[in-house]
Amino acid sequence: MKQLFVALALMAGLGAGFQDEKVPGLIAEFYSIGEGMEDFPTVDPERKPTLRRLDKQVNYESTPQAFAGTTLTDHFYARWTGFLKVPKDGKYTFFTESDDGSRLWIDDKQVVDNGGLHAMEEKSGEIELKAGDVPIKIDVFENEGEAGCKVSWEADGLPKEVIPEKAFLHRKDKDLDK
Ligand SMILES: [Ca+2]
Ligand SMILES: [Ca+2]
Repeated sequence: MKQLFVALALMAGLGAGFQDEKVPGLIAEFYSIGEGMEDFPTVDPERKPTLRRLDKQVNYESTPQAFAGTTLTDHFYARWTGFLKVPKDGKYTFFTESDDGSRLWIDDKQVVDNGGLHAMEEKSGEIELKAGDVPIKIDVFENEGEAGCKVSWEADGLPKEVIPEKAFLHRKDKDLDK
C-alpha cells in the first residue's frame, strides 16, 4: 500500500513538473466562426479550436488571403496565450495593430482595447510591471476583407519593437510540446 502511495505521489510530482516548465512561444488557438461579426465573438470554453499551434511572436501583416499560415480567410477568431518575460521594473506601453479588432491583457487586466471593425489600425495602453514572467493574452477577430495582427511594446530604454520571440513563454503543453 505504501508503495502505491509513493508511486502516485511520484506521478503527481512528475505531472506538475511537466506542466510547470515554461518553454518559448505562445499557444495560438484559431476558431472558425462561420458567420459575420462586428465585434469579438463569444467562444464556448468547451469548444475545440479549429487549429491549435505554437507561435514565436504575433507579427502578421495584413493579407486578403489565408491568415498566418492557416486556411482561415474570413469570419474567424484567434487567441494567443502564455507568459511575457518582463526584463525590468517599469512602465510599459503595449500596442496592437490589427484588422479587424484586437485586445491585449496582462495578468487579466485589459491593457489595449482595439475592438470593432477596421482596417489595420494601432491602439496602445500602458501598465506598470515588475521584472519576471506575467501571463499575457492577445486576441483578434476577422470579419471580412483583409486580416492582420502585430503586437509591439515600448519602455524606458526599450525602443518600440514587435515583441521579440525571446520575450514569450508558455507552460509546456502535452499536445504541442512532445
Ligand atoms: Ca479576410
Ligand atoms: Ca478585415
